[in-house]
Amino acid sequence: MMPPYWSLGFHLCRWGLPDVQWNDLDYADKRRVFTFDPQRFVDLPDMVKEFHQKGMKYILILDPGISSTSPPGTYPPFDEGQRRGVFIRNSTGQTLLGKVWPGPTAFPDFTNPETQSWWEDCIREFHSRVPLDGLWIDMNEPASFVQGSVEGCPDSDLDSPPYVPPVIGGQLNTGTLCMSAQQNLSTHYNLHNLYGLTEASATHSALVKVRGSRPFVLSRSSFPGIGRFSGVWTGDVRSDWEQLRYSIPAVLLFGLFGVPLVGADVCGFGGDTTEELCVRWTQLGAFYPFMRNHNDKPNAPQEPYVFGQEAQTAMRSAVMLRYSLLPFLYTLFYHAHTSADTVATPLFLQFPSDPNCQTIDRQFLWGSSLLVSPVLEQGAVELAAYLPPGTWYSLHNGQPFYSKGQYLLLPAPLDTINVHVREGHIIPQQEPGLTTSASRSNPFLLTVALSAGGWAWGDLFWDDGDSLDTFQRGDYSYVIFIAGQVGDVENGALDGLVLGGLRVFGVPSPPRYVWANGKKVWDFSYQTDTKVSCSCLRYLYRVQN
Ligand code: MIG
Repeated sequence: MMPPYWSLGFHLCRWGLPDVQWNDLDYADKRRVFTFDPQRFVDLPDMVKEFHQKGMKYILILDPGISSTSPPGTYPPFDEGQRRGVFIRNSTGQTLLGKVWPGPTAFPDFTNPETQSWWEDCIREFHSRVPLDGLWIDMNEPASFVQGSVEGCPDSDLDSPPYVPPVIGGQLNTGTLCMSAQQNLSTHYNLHNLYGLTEASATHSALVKVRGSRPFVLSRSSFPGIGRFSGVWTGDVRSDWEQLRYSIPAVLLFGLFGVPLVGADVCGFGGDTTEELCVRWTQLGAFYPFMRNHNDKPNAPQEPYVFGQEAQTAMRSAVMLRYSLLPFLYTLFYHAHTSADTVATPLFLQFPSDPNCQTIDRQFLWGSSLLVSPVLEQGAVELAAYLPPGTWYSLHNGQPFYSKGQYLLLPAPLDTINVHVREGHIIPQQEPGLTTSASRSNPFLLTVALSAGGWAWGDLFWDDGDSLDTFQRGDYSYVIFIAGQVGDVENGALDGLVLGGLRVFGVPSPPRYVWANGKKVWDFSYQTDTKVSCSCLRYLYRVQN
């Protein structure tokens, strides 16, 4: 799917929060989905409207389990669901009850078309009160706190098959539903692993119909194909350095599985984080395709603002760097959407014949051209980063490294994440604003990393970031940049795109003139040491169609 532009911003969440941009279960009345707590969240609709006025978005959690114990007539999602026959049934045909946060719960069978339309009705009704922007679908393995059901499971081949792989708890139905349970399409045994996928699909379509703009869904359970409907986060990671490191292969794998919109909980979910870990995680997280800081209920707070000035400055600059790169990131999503490319990319995929790249899981690329080398060790202020053969320029200052395919020791004080641009590439950037919507209207900046032969190439996909099917309807602009000249423009509608500056890395000697749209630009600079030429953010001139 093409994600909404706003979903590429920085997301802030935690369990146990009375009020912030995301809400975990805390919003719900007695933890029942499609309700909100009449005491603590009485003004939830106004809060969301206020977020919207500030150009911010609001997402909340939606668990699949539907509470079955409210007095009849007081909780329509269950009453209506029963009437419409939407829930998974046990082997004798009654609604199967498991147990989740609200207590006993029934589980929607998303393989039933009637369930899909009931789910849409529930979302529409809730959205009419709380105009949420996206849904976070958790517990959708599906997870249950009792084995199989509140009544256990029948002694069947499906619940106790002759061969059981080494799953947690030793039984297929541990922590989930009876395998003999019945769904519209087949037994739960056959459909178990598809539960999250089918819920993501139903939630995606419901949001399309209810909101009429691009949906955002984030799912914990996944299955091949889910990238068409939803992003995925890597679940409950601990706040420690080992899990920080493991998050890179996890994110890269999801890219290979066709789920480009993926990230781990920044600063870690389980256990207390530390200031240093949280800074390093925010720097890495700024390069997760999906960036959300999320924390478990009992833990010390880890929102950026709770830390000291130095940590805050480092985090702010990582997030600003991400926001400055959003046009580039969005363009990578366009390629993922139309050609199944990866966004976060393992090095071996770009350098398949370089044996050194095959095992690298501490660095990765954005697309084919931006190399990200985060600090992943406590106390480290430098790191050995592998640079594949060729010239790489520091994104921060254009300093070139000519690599034969070697490890370089790079300084990495607490305020720094090393990012390098690959020669021959042009990165579209934008002055960062406080929100993605503010950023989107700022002037663009092109960073041009020349190859040894003096050329570079880049592109930009641009649309309103929120409408449905803009690519399919041709309602977008696609711009190709070629070093030294503005190249082809496909489609029109470039109104409002302003190029505010240009930096060129690897210019061998000082330029004598800079021309823009047939006029000489006098305000340019050249640095002899780094060979960077810059005409930055002073002249605002329109990109010409
Ligand atoms: O059993 O909703 O992975 O992100 O904060 C815990 C509470 C249920 C698990 C999710 C986590 C979320 C939490 N949920």
